[in-house]
Amino acid sequence: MEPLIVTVAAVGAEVMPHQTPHLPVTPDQLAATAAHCRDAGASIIHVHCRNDDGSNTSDPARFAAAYDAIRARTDIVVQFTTGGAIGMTGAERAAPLALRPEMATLTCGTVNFGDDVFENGFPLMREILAEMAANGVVPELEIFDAGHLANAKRLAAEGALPLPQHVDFVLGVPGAMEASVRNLSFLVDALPPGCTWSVAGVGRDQLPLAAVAIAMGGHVRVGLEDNIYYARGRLARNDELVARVVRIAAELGRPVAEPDDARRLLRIPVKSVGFSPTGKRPVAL
Ligand code: KMH
Ligand code: ZN
Repeated sequence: MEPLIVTVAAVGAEVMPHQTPHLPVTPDQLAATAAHCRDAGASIIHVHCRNDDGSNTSDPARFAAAYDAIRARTDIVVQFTTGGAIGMTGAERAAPLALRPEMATLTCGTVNFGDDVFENGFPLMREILAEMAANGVVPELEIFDAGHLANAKRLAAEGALPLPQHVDFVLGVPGAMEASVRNLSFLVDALPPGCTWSVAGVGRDQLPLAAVAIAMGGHVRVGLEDNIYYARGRLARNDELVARVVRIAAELGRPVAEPDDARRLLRIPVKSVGFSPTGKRPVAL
């Protein structure tokens, strides 16, 4: 089986610092989390940015500071969010793409998100994809519901989205597709040919779906964005969630990907990265 890519979704937009002391808020905290998670076996960090007070921001300056701080400490693949937070405009969500991260997410459709609506209409998806293409950013397709896969196929048919891509199934968001093995299996069967996939189960479903994905040959996303508990009543650190997945993978005989393995598997140009000990983010290929 391919080596297992473990993504750490370290912060997200919904969890607030009063809920857990382990949420990385500042660029330095994000970089420390990235380094600890890399040591534990993560090969990708999914990045949202916060202001010092914990509120969400899409300010490219904050993303640049986070990117530089992470790159100064580790060679992990850096994946920016373009989902941002509910209430951000499309332009705000797309703005950090100008920094040319190696990878960024694209949510493939509108979906209920708790009591909110996470809006991702076709014009916005096309706009984000065009911005990604202009900046050489590799997309990861976020699939919250079955219709999102159909949307991705429509975008591909009209030429806006080259396939295959890496697809992340986010299962268990209230208002979207439930986290179950049956749903995961259905989605995997519906993937366009050649796509790689990972699963991010929300809340208590994070661990069982991770274990299933390891056995199925898929990849795994864990982290505080989707789940703040290690066990009932016990808050988690990001690196502990990564380490547990790596232990399960070892028991199942699945090797774990280094960041450059992940780049190779996900079609990210390795030469674009180059760990820089000076901490300077490589913006030119
Ligand atoms: N915060 C959610 C509304 C992504 O990062 O690509 C959207 C989200 C998706 O987190
Ligand atoms: Zn996210």
